[in-house]
Amino acid sequence: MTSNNDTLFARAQLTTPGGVNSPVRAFRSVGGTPRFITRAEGPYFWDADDRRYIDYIGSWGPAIVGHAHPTVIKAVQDAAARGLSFGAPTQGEIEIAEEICKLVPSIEQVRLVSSGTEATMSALRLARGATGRDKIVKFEGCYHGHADSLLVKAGSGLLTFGNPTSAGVPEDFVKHTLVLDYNNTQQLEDAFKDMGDQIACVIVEPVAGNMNLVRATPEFLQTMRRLCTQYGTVLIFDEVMCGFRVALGGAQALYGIKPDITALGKVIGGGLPVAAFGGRADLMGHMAPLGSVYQAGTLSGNPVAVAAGMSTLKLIQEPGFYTNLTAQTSKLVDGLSMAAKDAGVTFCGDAIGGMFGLYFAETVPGTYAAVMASNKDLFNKFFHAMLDAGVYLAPSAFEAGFVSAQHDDAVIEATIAAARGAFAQLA
Ligand code: HOZ
Repeated sequence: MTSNNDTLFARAQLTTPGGVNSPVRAFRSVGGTPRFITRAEGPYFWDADDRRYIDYIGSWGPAIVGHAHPTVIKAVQDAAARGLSFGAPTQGEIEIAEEICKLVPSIEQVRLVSSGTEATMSALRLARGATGRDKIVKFEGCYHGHADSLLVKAGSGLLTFGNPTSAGVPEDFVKHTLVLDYNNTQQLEDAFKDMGDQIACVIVEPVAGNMNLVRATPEFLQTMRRLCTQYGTVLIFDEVMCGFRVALGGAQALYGIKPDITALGKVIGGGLPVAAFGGRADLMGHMAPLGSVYQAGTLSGNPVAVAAGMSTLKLIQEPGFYTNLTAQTSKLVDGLSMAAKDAGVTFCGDAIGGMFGLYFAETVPGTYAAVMASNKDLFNKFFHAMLDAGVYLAPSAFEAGFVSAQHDDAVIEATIAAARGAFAQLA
């Protein structure tokens, strides 16, 4: 019998490139037909064939309180009933800004935008405008959205200027982007020694969530902080993925490091399009209308989206929220690791707060190269075996996973049981 997912995928491809509005969703990495989602609730979503899956994407982070949480839905419905968009300021924007500044103390002032790409792109422009410098540093394997100067292929070795990863990005646009190795402290020191006074900013995912899950070492981030201070370079933490995911105060709270600017997204919108960049007030003072760095958006601070974000930010502050989320994520990763071991499959995992990484490798990777060396074919087989068993993991070996507060013991145990069957098929 033809699946409704197949029918929808064929139809989608007639009017949308690749049938999807964001490439990873197309299942190109793992093969097969993407599931078209019709509804979601708690830790589950259902596809067009009405098949239920335990969801470990959680909309790539935002669904931290579980899908369709009644409090969030009510806040959205109430806001929508008052009007969808005004293009004029609202009290809700002040409240969510105050909440973000309270929860992330390095953020003294914040500007709301609609996507993580906008947040990082604007943060870069701010850093360049404030310092009067052009060069930026990013790290191999860190994804910061699809702004031109950040779509740069990793250079091999020290001080290699990048080539554009995407067609349509002129060489000239990325000639100021220096790509260094993640977690390579010496290389960072050398780059600053060579050209520190020309570098406008360093942008980093302090917990990388776009090359599977990779933790920065404390030494790497501490050195970065020290060098940026020494050379007057703006340190930007891209916490679009890890913010409010690895801890209430984000990765910067875990590491005890204050960036100058932070990019946020995902959780602060609770499933609707809200992102933000913010940091030191003196830097944010360069933004228009106060300063000369321009950035704007009709849907920035949209009242319905802000209502979803604000209600989510309140829910994650309930007592025990992160203790429970961290415990459930660890339980998942430990259970999967045990199941793999019992099946004789080379596998390991890592968990931080409500984020996790699964690696078909001997040890948890600390670099992009190590991630790339993991066994992608085994991941792909595992992914499909899990999907067949009703568990939806990210459809790529190079993405992080997400647990919600609704992934209770029964859900985690059902996942581990499914994994036992999946690993047995790999052995
Ligand atoms: N950028 C996301 C993966 N790191 C995918 C976003 C989506 O497909 O929604």
